[in-house]
Amino acid sequence: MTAALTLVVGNKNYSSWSMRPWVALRGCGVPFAERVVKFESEDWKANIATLSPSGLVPVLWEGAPGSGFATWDTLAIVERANELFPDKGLWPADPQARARARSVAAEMHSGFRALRGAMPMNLRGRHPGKGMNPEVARDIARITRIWTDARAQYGPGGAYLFGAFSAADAFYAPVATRFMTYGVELDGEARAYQQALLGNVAVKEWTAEGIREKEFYKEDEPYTSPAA
Ligand SMILES: N[C@@H](CCC(=O)N[C@@H](CS)C(=O)NCC(=O)O)C(=O)O
Repeated sequence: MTAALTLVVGNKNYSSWSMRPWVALRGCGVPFAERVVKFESEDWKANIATLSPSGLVPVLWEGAPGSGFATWDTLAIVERANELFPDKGLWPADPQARARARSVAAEMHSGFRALRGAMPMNLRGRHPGKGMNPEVARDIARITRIWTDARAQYGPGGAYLFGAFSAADAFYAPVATRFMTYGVELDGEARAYQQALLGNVAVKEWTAEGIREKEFYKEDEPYTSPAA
């Protein structure tokens, strides 16, 4: 029997890495508890070394957080959850669709640095027009191509990249919210997919909780002054 799972995450407003496995697990119905550790907090300083072997979030614990079995780094967390709950559909059932879903999730995991740097995730922020430059525009073009290609080839059975919701969608959820924060306008199939992702119950739940947070971190807010 699988030990109870706890996902250790950072601030929901800012932590795109935390959002991905949280949305993947919640969106696919994998049962887990969460342990939020806010960046720069006393909680973080006192407990992150125990809660995270890498010193980063997210981390998935099987059994007690800090003394059970840890898996860290988003892709590894999703793969571990998929092994523990193979019937939850974290990845598509069809082998080629599954390989493609892993490819696009891995591309997100290792790439799009220009977009991530210039448009940090900030669910409650609204900075239309900020952060755009030629490198970011190239990242956005590649992302919309990934979305439209997957939707055309694998998506017709549903609203998501591979039809039914999967971990691949969770990897792109913080991108869908960034496009809202920074006013990146999409059209056609890419826009329809972005709206489907923003309307996903797990994405909405995380976003609503993130918006309620009050912490302000200057490095995540390049376009806001604390007094604004
Ligand atoms: N490659 C890692 C990245 C994790 C990561 O960078 N987490 C950030 C938060 S979004 C973090 O924990 N930062 C805290 C710090 O740098 O002290 C993953 O996929 O989980």
